[in-house]
Amino acid sequence: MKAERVSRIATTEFVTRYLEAGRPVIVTDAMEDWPAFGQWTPDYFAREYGDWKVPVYGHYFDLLKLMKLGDYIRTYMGSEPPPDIRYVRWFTLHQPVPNAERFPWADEVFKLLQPQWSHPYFLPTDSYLFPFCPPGRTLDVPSETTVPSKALYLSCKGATTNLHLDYWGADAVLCQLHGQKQLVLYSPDQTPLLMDPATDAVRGASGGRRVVDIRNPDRAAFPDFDKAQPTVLDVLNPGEIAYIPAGWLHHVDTLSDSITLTWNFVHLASWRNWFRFLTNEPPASELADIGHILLDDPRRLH
Ligand SMILES: O=C(O)CCC(=O)C(=O)O
Ligand SMILES: [Fe+2]
Repeated sequence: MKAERVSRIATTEFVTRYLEAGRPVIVTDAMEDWPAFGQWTPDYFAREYGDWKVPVYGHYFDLLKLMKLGDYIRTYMGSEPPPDIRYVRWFTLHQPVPNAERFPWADEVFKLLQPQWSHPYFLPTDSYLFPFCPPGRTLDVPSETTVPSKALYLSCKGATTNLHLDYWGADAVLCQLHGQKQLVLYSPDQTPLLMDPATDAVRGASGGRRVVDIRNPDRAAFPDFDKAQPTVLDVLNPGEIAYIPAGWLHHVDTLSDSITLTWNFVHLASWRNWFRFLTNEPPASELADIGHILLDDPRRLH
């Protein structure tokens, strides 16, 4: 149940062994030259960005309120958190929404933080389907402004991201800058035990009804839950980057006050996986997002 861990992995090897195979892995040495690693602490964010308003969520992608980042850090981090545990998920803009101007997106802060980290060395720099980056062009994650989004996650001890699949059939990297998180990953063959089969394209936005809550399972709705076996149950440590392939249901518990940077993408090497997602009746809203991003978004790379 431990994750595979690798270091000094060549991009070609990462592509064939993990991206193409849709297999999760943790890369342990990809942040060594990032100034961010070591510098990004709750104190640092409270000091530098404490007055910025951020979206605050519960255990799911359920926006609850906006707060000043400094207030979140002072209220929820450091000591025993209050009982109403909350989670800061600060995304870059990923779709045109009516309130986009007022919603505190993370694009500005990512611009300011850009010099402090770099493209994870094991990730390819071209041949992405989403955001589209053809062979020969260069995609650099820190300076990338095209969607799918990047995000900064600040979460206090006890904060959780309940079981879900990522949007848009996208793979994810979770870069753990500070604190520890426990990852629970289920391979796609376990999905029928964990998700309502009638709604197997439904993602996190389902509010948890159609995906089992593994910490408080509703066995009437998910009678086969106890048969499900996670492939990975492991701790993600500071300095480590987890690769989570599309289609792997995942649940994340914050073990100590944490800062995580995430990015979603679809690479050409996983085209089969994405084709499966696109042809498997994904929610119309996700298809519309993908259409916008690939066809209409002026920020696209092509
Ligand atoms: O780090 C976490 O809490 C979960 C991140 C995640 O799975 C996501 O952003 O989709
Ligand atoms: Fe996720």
